[in-house]
Amino acid sequence: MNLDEWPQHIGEEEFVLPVTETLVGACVATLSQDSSRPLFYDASGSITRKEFLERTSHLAAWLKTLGLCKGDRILISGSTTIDLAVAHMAALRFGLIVVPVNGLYQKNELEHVINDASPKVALIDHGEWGKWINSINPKIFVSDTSAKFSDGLVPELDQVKPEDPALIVYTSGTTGRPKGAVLSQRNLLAGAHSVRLAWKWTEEDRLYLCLPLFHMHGMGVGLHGTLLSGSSAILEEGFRAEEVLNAIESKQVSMFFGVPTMYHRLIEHPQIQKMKKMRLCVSGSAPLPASLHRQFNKDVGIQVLERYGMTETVMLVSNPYEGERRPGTVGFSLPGVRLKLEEGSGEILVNGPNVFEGYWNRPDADSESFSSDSVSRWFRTGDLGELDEGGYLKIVGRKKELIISGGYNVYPREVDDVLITHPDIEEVAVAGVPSKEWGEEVVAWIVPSPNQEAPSLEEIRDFGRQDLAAYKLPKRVVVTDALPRNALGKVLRQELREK
Ligand code: MLC
Ligand code: AMP
Repeated sequence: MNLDEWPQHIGEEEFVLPVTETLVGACVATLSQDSSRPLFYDASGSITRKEFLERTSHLAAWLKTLGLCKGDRILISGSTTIDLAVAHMAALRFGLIVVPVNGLYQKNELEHVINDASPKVALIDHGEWGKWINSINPKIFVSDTSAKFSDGLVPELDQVKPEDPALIVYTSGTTGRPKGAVLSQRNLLAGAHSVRLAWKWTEEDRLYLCLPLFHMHGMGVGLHGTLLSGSSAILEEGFRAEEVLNAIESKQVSMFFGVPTMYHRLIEHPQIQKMKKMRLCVSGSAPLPASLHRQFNKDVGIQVLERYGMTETVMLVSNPYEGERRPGTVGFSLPGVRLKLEEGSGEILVNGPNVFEGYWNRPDADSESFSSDSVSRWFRTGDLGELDEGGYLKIVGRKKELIISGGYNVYPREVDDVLITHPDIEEVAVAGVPSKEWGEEVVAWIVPSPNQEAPSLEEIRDFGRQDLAAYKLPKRVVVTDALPRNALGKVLRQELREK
């Protein structure tokens, strides 16, 4: 199929952003109506639209007492709870730039983010982090995410402009340490608005949201989409198949968003038939195996809707809400999003109001990541695509060195750099190998130091655990005499996988 004939977006409606053109403006406009409607439920109780708006303004007033000003960075990390949703939205309404951080990070990973983004305040719910942050930068004011009130004046809220930075999300450490992708208020609004239209998300919906709120899937789609559409969500601290299935009836859930590992675990559950009642089940962040998609269709009678997104672009492409959701494909471009496949390489390039502004403090990375034609600037996704005969986009590979395990990204270099410091390891390289449960799993190939026994898997995991989040640790180790390298000495990871 010729790309010029490709359906450039799904959904009937013209893509027009809500007038404020900011995420906070559009969400507050929705939440200010029908104020007694419930918005979120979590283990601590529930909160209405009105209470949510009140709590975010009280928290913003408290943040102001700490001396924060518009444009300052605030690091936020906690479980998927109402407190976290309030903290996130309070900061955005105040005009702060939220730096969401994965709660599984170890000190060394956190240190990089702190040194790069220089937040003034950290709202965190992880025991050891307070001590770590204090030793990294004692000037950062640290507190937990729980309710905070101030008698002081509420600062001016919702005064941000569409182009104001709203988030810095750390990603892609292929060349060195992770870079901070800066997303504006308009980017976040466009991302949430496009899926709201495409998936016919209305205020009658109730989402079961157990994804972490520090990545695009849980935050940019689940949380922002709920706030924008004025629907409601059950917030859960972590995924348990049993609880998802029980909540469908008891909590009248209509939508579930998950990564393929969650669908893999759900289909094995004896009560999976309960999922039949859902209006919409969406999978993303990693490829959903076509066989699993078909199994859901055959055994449960639901067509999981697979979509494709990225930190830098929020959501890009989605299978249609109406019409065939084709296994093994990600579908058509979302409203407002323009895509093209680079001639020759097949790399997916994207342009649209959802595409981020650039990397924090990294003009060098910006110039590598964008390609301009006479009219537009295109972001290079690093993913390789093909259109099938029906015009559905298939992701057929990645240009970037990246392992996606259970929806979390692992950059092989980052793991290599830690494991190579083990005294009994002479050479090491990790790569992702196919795994039924995780999609890909991290495997380490090691060459032991001369005259040393190769360390065991457990020894290697214990060693790596101090510096790497647990999901980055190898699940398997292969001992070898030499690593395959090209003429320049670069490890050929593809050959490792085939070894
Ligand atoms: C946990 N472990 C993982 C892992 N998650 N290992 C590899 N990959 C993962 N993703 C580790 C644990 O630390 C533990 O190790 C062991 O595996 C078993 O843990 P578990 O209890 O079975 O895992 P669980 O807590 O149930 O977590 C699995 C999961 C979680 C799938 C629920 O990984 C998850 O929430 N993934 C979603 C990530 C996500 O939101 N991605 C979106 C990115 S945004 P040990 O050593 O401690 O025993 C994006 C854009 C887009 O990509 O398009 O959406
Ligand atoms: P992140 O940088 O964490 O946002 O991860 C984004 C990457 O996840 C994309 O560049 C893709 O490689 C991958 N991804 C997201 N959704 C899908 C999907 N449905 N199928 C395949 N890969 C996906």
